[in-house]
Amino acid sequence: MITFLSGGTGTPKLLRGMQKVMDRHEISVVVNTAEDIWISGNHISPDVDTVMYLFAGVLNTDTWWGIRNDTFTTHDEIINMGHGEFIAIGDRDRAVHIARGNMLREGTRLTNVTRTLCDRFGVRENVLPMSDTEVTTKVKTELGLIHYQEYWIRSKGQIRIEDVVRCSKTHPESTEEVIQAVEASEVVVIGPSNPITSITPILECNGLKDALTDKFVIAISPFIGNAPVSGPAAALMEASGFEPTSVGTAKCYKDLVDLFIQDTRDPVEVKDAIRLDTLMTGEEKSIELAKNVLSLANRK
Ligand code: GDP
Ligand code: FO1
Repeated sequence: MITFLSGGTGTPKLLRGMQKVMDRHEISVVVNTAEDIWISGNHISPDVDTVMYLFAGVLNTDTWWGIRNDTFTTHDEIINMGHGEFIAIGDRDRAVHIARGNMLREGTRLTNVTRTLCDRFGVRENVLPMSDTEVTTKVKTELGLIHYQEYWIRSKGQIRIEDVVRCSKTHPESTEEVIQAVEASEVVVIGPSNPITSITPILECNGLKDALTDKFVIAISPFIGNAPVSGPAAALMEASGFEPTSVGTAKCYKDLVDLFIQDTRDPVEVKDAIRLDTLMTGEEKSIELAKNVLSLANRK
């Protein structure tokens, strides 16, 4: 069994390859939930949905969010009603958010809600929200303290971030299911996800770091040079006091990682890192990286 720590783009690209080269029942994924948000009364868990849709074979892999060939009739009508949604929600995707919202309102834990949804989609991998505790990544900007999704989607990432703040009523706890998955794994892989908004929220959950101490942990950098492959990771790293490079990523995970992987093209040198082609421009490249990571995992 291998457990992966995942956000909603970089690690799912690796998982796309892993599902082709591993027994799918041997894959557990702990997914960031600090970007979750209630929209129009329903609950979006963007990273969980991306991982779930990927394994269900319905993910839109052009955007890495939402369902392939979804329609946006309800979203467009809501805008016509003069009540905009700043996130474009597909009709089938919205059905998942409605079902999730209803189950959460009934008091079902997000972990069990996710299991029910995954069962409905025929997902065989073990998809685990990082926590059942509600926690939100917010960023401090000239508009005040705003939800990360508002920064990235409504403001198109065009405003300066002064600080990154994790907001929750109680400190998030790792679930029993997450700890069991890590304990049952020979290797844990921190995929090439955003270190600040996707991986750190998972690592911050009580119990997770302790569970990782005697595991072989592999991390893959989402940076090549001083820019991420995509998305706003550089601005978030800088606002959190880390260099926006593989060196900064390695520092962010300090003491946790046994083997650090950076791209062959990366001009920045991380001591003792292994170099691989990490640029997953299509399914074949994802499979190739997955095979290489797996052979390093098997050699540990
Ligand atoms: P988010 O939840 O949508 O922000 O997605 P993640 O946190 O899972 O992934 C975002 C990160 O994935 C970005 O920082 C990108 O640099 C990284 N990324 C995307 N595609 C690739 C790729 O092909 N290779 C590598 N190494 N990183 C990638
Ligand atoms: N990202 C966008 O840039 N624009 C959107 O309209 C958008 C809609 C959306 C709907 C459902 C969903 O699960 C994700 C969606 N995303 C959209 C992705 C967005 O939430 C972020 O890229 C991720 O949260 C970053 O991790």
